[in-house]
Amino acid sequence: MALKRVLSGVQPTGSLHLGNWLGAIRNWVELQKTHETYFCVVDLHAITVSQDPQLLAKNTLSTAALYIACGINPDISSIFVQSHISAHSELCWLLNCITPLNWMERMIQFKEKAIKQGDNVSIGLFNYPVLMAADILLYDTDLVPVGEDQKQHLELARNIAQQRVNSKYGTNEKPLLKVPEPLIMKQGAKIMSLVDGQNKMSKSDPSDFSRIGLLDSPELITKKIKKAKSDSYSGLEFNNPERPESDNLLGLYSIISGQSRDSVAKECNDISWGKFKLMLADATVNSLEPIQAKYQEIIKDDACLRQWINIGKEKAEEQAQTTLRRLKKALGMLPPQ
Ligand code: AQP
Repeated sequence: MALKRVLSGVQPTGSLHLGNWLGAIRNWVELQKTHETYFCVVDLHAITVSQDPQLLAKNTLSTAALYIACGINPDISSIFVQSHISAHSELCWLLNCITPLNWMERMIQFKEKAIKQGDNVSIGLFNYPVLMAADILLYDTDLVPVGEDQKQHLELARNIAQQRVNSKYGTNEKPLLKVPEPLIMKQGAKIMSLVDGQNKMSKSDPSDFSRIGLLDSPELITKKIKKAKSDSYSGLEFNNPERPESDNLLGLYSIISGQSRDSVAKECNDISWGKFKLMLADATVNSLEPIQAKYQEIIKDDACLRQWINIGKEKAEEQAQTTLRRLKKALGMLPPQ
């Protein structure tokens, strides 16, 4: 039986952090064992907000290297760069023309992100969910791992496929686009900022001390954790609404040390913040050490890394072009001779 196909990606908007690893990439490593997996570095999404061109290319390569360092196997999964496959932009345009404006106006993430951009909001940022729909639909994706923040975007992709494409241009027997399902991960971890336990850890947070980068040195990791926001209670606990930082850091400790939440809650119930932070820093440094060592090996061998990205691209492009041709034909575009 054919394996179910999964697609996901990370934006190269900065250095990947613990949230990207624990909330996304770590789950992908498991998924590749049981699914056909496509993992892209979504640089077209990254430019929906302003990027430094020098840094964007560097971050794109480094993100692909980190996928592999975290355990994505390029011999099993297709790893590729979104902009290397022009079908993403092309399908996005076709979908733009059939997506009602009022569906887009409901997108919550645009409203949240637009506030941060002030007067500089691009049409691309508004359009981000249509590009995401194109990414997913191009590959006849069965399952998309989604966190809470992306659920609405996946629903949009489903509605575009079902209501705007299949029901208008396809038939029940022969749908033009596969309607993807969300994949809710059992171990979905949302990691919050180190300086504010109510905001998620994010690459674009202006404060570097809000996140732990996967490539931060042991000294920097320890420094950031020591400086992380704490509170005036003693002992650490989960689920106290007045203590979001305690909940976040204890949760992080549980995931990183591989111990159950019950066990860490007992272990840390009456220790000081100072002692806890040192334990968390040690556990974090140890868990990142093998990833950092592997990353250094991969990034040194530029030719090999680029070859993996090219191989991923070739496989992905074949599928993408097939879907694109199918849709263009259905929309009535004259094929070239
Ligand atoms: N803090 C987080 N906790 C858990 N998962 C997270 N992800 C991101 N931050 C956390 C997951 O990482 C994947 C890729 O995310 P993305 O780069 O495409 O966009 P994002 O979610 O907007 O991530 P950032 O780091 O916050 O980027 P910027 O600052 O550029 O917007 C997704 O699966 C996401 O859930």
